Amino acid sequence: MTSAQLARPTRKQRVRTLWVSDVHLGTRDCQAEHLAAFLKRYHADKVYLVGDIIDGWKLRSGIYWPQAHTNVLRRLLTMSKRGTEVIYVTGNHDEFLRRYSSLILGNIQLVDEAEHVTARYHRWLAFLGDSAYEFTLTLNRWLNHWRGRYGYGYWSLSAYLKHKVKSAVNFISDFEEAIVHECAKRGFNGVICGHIHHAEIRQMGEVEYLNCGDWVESCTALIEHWDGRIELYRLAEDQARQASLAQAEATSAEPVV
Ligand SMILES: [Mn+2]
Repeated sequence: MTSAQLARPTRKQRVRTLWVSDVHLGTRDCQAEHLAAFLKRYHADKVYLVGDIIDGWKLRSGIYWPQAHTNVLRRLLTMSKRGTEVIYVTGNHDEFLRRYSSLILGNIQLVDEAEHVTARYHRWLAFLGDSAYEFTLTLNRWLNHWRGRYGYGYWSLSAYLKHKVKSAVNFISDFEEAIVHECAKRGFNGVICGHIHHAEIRQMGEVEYLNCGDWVESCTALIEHWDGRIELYRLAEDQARQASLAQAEATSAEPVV
């Protein structure tokens, strides 16, 4: 394959699973164009939406809904029509969707949490970070502390970092430990979540911890390939790779003197 073909893929890449979370459609920070472009590149058997897809809290206080946000929903509906199983793990910011779910979500499934079996026959739990604090006092304390203090409806890592770096680090480790503890207790090999806007793949004891990150700042997602390998996609790395391929292509196209 030539570098030109690599730089401009015309066919969709077939993958087993995609996971995205924390898109926050309905807010100005949402990177909807990038997400729509990302989704368009793949043909996936399953897509999991792991919480905070539409920001219902923000919508109540004034509508911000450009075409690009509609395009993301359209893309998901199109994928679902063409055979992709789209599973929407709902969360506290998406709660209002449950009331309208049959109306606007077509054949997208709404679930509290989802069990996913990878191609390697590992059982993964895809669920929302914000349901984890219901059974974890430590995390609950941090969330309530933070929410009460800054009056936000959802967790924003960057906003918090500006205020108190050390507490943010504690929050994240408490969050991860709470989730991993729950999964080990229930016999899962791994967990896939979102919520803290911090993408990661990390082994924590018996359990592999995967976080989808977000499409507000970092533009990250998780991709399961056909062999069961799970990749952490980062838009910035992808763009850098595309740029260097384009450069290599330009260089090789220069006339030899
Ligand atoms: Mn979020």
